[in-house]
Amino acid sequence: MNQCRLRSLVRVRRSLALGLRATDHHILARQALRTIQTTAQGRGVHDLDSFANGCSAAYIEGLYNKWKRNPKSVDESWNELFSGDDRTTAKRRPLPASHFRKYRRPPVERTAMKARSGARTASGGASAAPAAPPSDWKNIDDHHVIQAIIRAYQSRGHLAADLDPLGIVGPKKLKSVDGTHRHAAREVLRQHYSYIFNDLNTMFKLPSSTMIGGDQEFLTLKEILDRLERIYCGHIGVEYMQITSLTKTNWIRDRFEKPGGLDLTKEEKKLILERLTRSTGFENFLAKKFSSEKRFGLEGCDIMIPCIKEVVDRATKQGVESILIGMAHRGRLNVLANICRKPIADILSQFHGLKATDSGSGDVKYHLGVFQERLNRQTNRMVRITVVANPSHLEHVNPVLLGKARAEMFQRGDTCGSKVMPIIIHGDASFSGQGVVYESMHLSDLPSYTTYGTIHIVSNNQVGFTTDPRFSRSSRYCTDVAKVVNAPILHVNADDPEACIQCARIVTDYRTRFRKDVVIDIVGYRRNGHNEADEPMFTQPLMYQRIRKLKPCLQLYAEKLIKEGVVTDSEFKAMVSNYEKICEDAWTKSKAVKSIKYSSWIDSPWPGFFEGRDRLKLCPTGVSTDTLKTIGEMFSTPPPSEHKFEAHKGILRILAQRTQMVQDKVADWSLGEAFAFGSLLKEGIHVRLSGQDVERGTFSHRHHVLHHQKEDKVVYNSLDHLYPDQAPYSVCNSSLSECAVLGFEHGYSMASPHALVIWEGQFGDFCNTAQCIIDTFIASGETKWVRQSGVVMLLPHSMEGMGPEHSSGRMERFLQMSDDDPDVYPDTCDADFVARQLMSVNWIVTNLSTPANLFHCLRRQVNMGFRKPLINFSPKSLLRHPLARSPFKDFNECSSFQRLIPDKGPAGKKPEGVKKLVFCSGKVYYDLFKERDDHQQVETVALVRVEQLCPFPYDLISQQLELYPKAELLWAQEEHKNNGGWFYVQPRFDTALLKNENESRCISYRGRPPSSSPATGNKVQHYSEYKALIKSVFGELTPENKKRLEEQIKKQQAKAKADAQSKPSTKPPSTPPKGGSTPPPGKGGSGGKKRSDSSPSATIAPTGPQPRKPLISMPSRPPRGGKQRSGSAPAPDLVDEASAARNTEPDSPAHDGASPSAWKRSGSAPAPSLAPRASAPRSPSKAQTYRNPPSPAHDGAAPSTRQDSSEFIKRRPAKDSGSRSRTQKNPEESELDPTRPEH
Ligand SMILES: Cc1ncc(C[n+]2csc(CCOP(=O)(O)OP(=O)(O)O)c2C)c(N)n1
Repeated sequence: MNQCRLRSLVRVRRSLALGLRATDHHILARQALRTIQTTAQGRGVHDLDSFANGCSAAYIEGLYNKWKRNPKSVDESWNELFSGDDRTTAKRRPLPASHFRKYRRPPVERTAMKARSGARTASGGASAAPAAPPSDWKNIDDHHVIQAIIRAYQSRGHLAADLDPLGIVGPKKLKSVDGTHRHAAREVLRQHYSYIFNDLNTMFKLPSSTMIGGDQEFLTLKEILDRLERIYCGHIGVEYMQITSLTKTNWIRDRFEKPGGLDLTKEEKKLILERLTRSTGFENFLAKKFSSEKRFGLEGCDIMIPCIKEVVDRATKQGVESILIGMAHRGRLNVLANICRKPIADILSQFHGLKATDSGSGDVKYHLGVFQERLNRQTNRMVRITVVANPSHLEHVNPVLLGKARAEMFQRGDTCGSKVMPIIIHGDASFSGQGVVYESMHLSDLPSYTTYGTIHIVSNNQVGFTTDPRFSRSSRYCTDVAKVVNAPILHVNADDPEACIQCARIVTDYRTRFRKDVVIDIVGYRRNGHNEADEPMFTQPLMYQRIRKLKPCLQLYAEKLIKEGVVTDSEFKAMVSNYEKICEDAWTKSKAVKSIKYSSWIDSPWPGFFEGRDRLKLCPTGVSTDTLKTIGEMFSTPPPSEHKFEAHKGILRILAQRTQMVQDKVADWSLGEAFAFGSLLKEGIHVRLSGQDVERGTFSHRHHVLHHQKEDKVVYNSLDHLYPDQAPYSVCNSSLSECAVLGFEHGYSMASPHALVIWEGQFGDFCNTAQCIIDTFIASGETKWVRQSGVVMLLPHSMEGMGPEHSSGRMERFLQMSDDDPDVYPDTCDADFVARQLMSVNWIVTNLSTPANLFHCLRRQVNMGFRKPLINFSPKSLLRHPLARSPFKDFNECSSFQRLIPDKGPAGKKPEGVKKLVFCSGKVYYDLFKERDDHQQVETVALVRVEQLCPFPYDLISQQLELYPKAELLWAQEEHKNNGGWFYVQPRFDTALLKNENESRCISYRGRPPSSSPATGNKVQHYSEYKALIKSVFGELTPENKKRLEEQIKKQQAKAKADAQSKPSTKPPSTPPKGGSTPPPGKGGSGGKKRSDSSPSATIAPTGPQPRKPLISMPSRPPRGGKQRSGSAPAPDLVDEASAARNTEPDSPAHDGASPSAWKRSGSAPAPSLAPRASAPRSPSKAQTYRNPPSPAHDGAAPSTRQDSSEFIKRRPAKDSGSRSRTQKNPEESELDPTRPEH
């Protein structure tokens, strides 16, 4: 290179330093530059590559172009350069774009860094200033700024997007140097705001974090800004940079930024117009025909219908077969007509005020459910669309919908949401205002609750009833709640139909790609008032002045497409009139309809369930002893030793106690529950138990999921391995929500009648945060929407001194909402009385006192010919109460559910001697039972337990009243007078008494006085209330009885002391509940007095509260050597020879299903399958039941050899939030105290 060229290079550098920039054809220029560099390096000018970067290349390229047009227009030195030999290089074909993709950091940076590190080394410390040439730093800085600007648009561009068709919340524009108005003001660009006033022709290399360039890697600042403006500040505002996954953000970037990615064809535009015509046409038609009727029209957000339709079409193309929609009032009729294609005549008939031919209360037309299965003509595939019936309570349908969707996935064996898709349509005010939205969102990623992505569509009309967003939320957007689950949120201007449809496509594809929640916020307005009869100008005068001036979206879009030549004016008019004709024809048809049927609006039909079935037939609920043994043994056995599952020692003790119970043929609460679940699973009924901490049980009594003590997320659930072809059992700890989780389970129960779906409250008290679900769905769902549900609520309830919020499941509320008439004595002579009574009531309310009754009650839920919600008040201390146990015979084929348990002791046997007939329910029975003993009134006081409160067992109550004709009638309850069952039972007792002409008695109340608080938090007060209750039933203890009891206590204590000394190693496995009603020693307690044969379970060992004893009756027995179950290590002191011998009695019946040990013996091992849950019923005779798929390797090998531990022992699919701390709780530490629930 000659001197002249070197001079020119120096000028280049100088001009770069001055900030001069070039424009196009940088590639050629780069080649030219490279030639210069090569030459210069050949001459030892090494620092020349310091300007061999994108900007200088672009500059030289510009000069080159200029020179090509007119060689005199550039400096002589450039002329020399370009006209020399090197020019031939510059004329070479441009390098392919792929070449530049390999672009690395420009040499300028490397040099600069070298210089910087050199400077540091030279000065020997970090304080030395970098010595890079200023021009290079400027260039780097410029690129950094561009990168920051791009990122600013990506993360904050939505703040300046033009989203509001009303222009109220419009972007603040700024005028750039080229005179262009741009939206991204300071709010978006922050400190880089002023940069856009630079030379807009400067060329920049695009960073890899954007796709705006498409195939181009270099764009001018102007082009960069223009593209970013169009993408991020147009009619779509996309919030996605909060997403923590790079794959997802890149996916969204790709969809929005790639040039041309959002273009639509003519046909697509025409289809949008057609759909918009239908959407607007439907509302116009209703407005014309029913001008004063409430219909909650969609006007102002009309584009929502084409959007939903786009989602449906696209999703069905991608394989979705069932779409479930949850939505409120706004636009609902339009959805039914234009999305579900419910015949318009059926919808119009709802406006005619017709009588219903079936029973129920019905609901307003904009709450009704719909179930349609139809061919989607766009995709030529069948699709099932369900709109779930919903109450007025906004957003509360969300969890119900999710539960229903999840259950449908389960039934179809859809393990990733590829066949079933939920869509929830929200109002803007309710989306931000209702807590259930947040609670439901939090279910979205939980393994047992996920629906693999829900599409949320907000019909954002910028007003909630009369309140505008400034006063109805604190967040900027109504959708901010969705950010908690990392959902991308697409805000879109409702007056830009094409943008809206693009968003609909993107959200559908996002859900298909990632199986996660995603939101479209369609920002429109509300053309009318809250409803059509409302005057919006009262409260939003300015807004409505604007609205009045706005053309409807349909008109705007039609004008646009006519202008673009997509449709002609006459084509558009034909579209409008065609749809008008469809509506008019439907109108004529609807006038012929003379009655309506509520059942034609059912959202969850159960085909095949009711047909040919005798609904009034109550099938037996008892099971064989063999079934009990199989379940009991499996339930009490730790995982086989070959799986090397290390269970907690406390769990092993519990399992040993269970083993003992099975051997003794007696069941406590948890075993009774397991019998119910296990026997249903055996029959192909899927069981799902959900709620906070249900896997272990709040009171540490259940332990269905055992946790490996050394490995995270390795668990074992014996009930999932009872039988080879059993139905799946899901027991799932839920999020700490009552409302959403109960709603979810209710929805789950709606999907199919062949499942037992249970929600358990932590304490019954907390169900009041789910009150809306209880009132609007569970209590009244069947009456309003003819939709049945057999959902079970287990609500721990009883007064045990645990304070106001841990005592009451608010039984009174459920009873008050029961719809059986207190003043009508039913026809108890009807052979089907019991079933008829159950069928006609809105729900069943029980307060059970024995494990066997729980077993029968739960099994009855699915053995009935219909479905009914069950509210059961579960016990707390009774979970371990020695008397609250049932012998196996109470579970067998000869047994059944007992709605009422009569007194079977001396009082019941000699009723004529009874002076007081005390009716009670639940746990208080055990208190009364003990106290009656202590007061020595077993012959004069009869205790009768009302196990099923609603429907009221009139027949059995009447029998009891007749059995004790002279007895005083009392209702004893532990709850306060304004709580519990009293309000419900009193009028019903009166009705039963009035039935008998000769009856002159009435029932009187014994219990706590009225109180606004459900229970005291003071133990002393609790006990004094208890004493008062007992005194009111039995009177004062006589001095003789007092003395007798004191002596008994002393004896008991002495014996306990002696026992403790002789058996120091014997540790009680658990302690009786603290704070229970059992009086402390010396305060009237009876101690361990031997029970008379009036004991509720005479076969059960006697007990006494003082001193504390192991709750399993374990007389001192030698350890049972060699009787351990394989792999388990039962506490030796809890297993005895005698009971083992009992277990092998010659007359003990053979097992009907093989126990684990039997499997091994017989070699026909069932496969405890852990494969994905099967959906389809396997056996035609058991249609609609769910079973695990048959084991693919049913080769007869014993489970131990055939299965590897990963099958038998589950590794949890839960999100791995990093390995948990290995610091385990001391395994010896007891966490089994029932009175220490974590709360
Ligand atoms: C839980 C609940 N609270 C209050 C209401 C009364 N209400 C009915 S519609 C409405 C406004 C809802 O506004 P938005 O969610 O924006 O929906 P829009 O009606 O505007 O479509 C209100 C407050 C209700 N139905 N449910």
